[in-house]
Amino acid sequence: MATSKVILVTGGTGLVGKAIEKIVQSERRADEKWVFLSSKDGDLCDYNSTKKIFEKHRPSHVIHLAAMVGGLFHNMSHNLDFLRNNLHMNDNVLQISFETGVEKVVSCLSTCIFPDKTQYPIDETMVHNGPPHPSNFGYSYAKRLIDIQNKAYHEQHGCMFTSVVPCNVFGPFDNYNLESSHVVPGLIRKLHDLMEKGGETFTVLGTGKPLRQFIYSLDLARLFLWVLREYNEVEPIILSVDEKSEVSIKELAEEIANAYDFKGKIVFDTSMADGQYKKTASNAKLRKYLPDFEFTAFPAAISESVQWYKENYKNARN
Ligand code: NAP
Ligand code: GFB
Repeated sequence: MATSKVILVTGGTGLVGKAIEKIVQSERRADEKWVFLSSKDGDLCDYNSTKKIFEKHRPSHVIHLAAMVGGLFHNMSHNLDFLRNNLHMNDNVLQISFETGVEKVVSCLSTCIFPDKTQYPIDETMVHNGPPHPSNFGYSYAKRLIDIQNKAYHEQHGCMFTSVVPCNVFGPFDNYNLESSHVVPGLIRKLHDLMEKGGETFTVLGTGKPLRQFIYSLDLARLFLWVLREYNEVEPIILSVDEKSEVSIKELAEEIANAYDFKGKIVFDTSMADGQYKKTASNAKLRKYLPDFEFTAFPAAISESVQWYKENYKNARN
């Protein structure tokens, strides 16, 4: 069958992009051509570079993952960069998708962008109900604007531009750089390096008390394919594990220690920030569409992620 869809994945070399690439290997349809971009293909903060990419690939569909992404500490020290870089990338990708007649764009928000003062569980209707947590206001406002832009393109031009709201994501091909990483890759990298040196004290930042929902990147990738093919609301949809799957940072650290068979001590550096205490999100809207979707069990997902790092740490994004 001739290719009738060209699906352009911006941010295709990142944690989520690599997971989608893996799932597409087995779930690609005959009429689909998939293109996975990295920043080497062009700087999406630049309108002309972005236009050149779209003119080259002429996508019918776009999964827009590219972003300046980072953990709590990187956000706290670079809120302006997170704001500007993501505003530029998002405006270029959405405007050029409109200019070139892309049929559908699926962009990415995050459960960390919701109002800091809110009731729980968070749901899709609450995105703009108040200021985000101060630690990542730059990233949060840039991401919230995607939702506003999607609605504006739909209202004025009828564009099918929508967005998903993942909870915290982890898995193979993550960013393990200790300055900018999220907690899961940060702790995997730290424990890996500690055990290489025969260390016995595993230091976790903060109190370990904050609560998080963690989704395995391969599960998120499967959900992305479903959203691309079947979800046709402009309103965002939360892609998160169930509320009952929420764990504390302490429980996460213990899970990573188990995966490494680490027998030493886990200590908490309470001089470091905790960030948001919780951002518990409801996946009821997703469950309405996919009541039987099964998430990978957290211990197995952590174990697979640790195994990947053990086998690939020399070439990982350290
Ligand atoms: P990531 O691993 O940091 O990957 C970011 C991707 O964006 C990379 O492919 C990177 O290219 C590309 N990129 C960055 N700046 C670019 C630029 N100026 N021009 C072109 N490409 C650029 O990010 P991720 O964790 O996969 O996140 C993917 C999406 O999910 C993001 O929109 C993020 O906001 C969202 N999200 C992530 C999480 C999470 O916990 N990770 C949670 C919720 C939502 P290079 O590889 O060439 O640098
Ligand atoms: O993944 P993370 O950095 O970001 O998790 P958030 C931060 C939590 O993990 C805090 C604790 O409670 C930290 O004190 N933590 C413990 C560590 N050890 C470490 C470590 O070695 N590295 C890191 N990074 N944290 C982010 C948002 O919030 O969520 C971003 O700031 C993004 O914008 C991301 O959306 C998904 O979950 O707190």
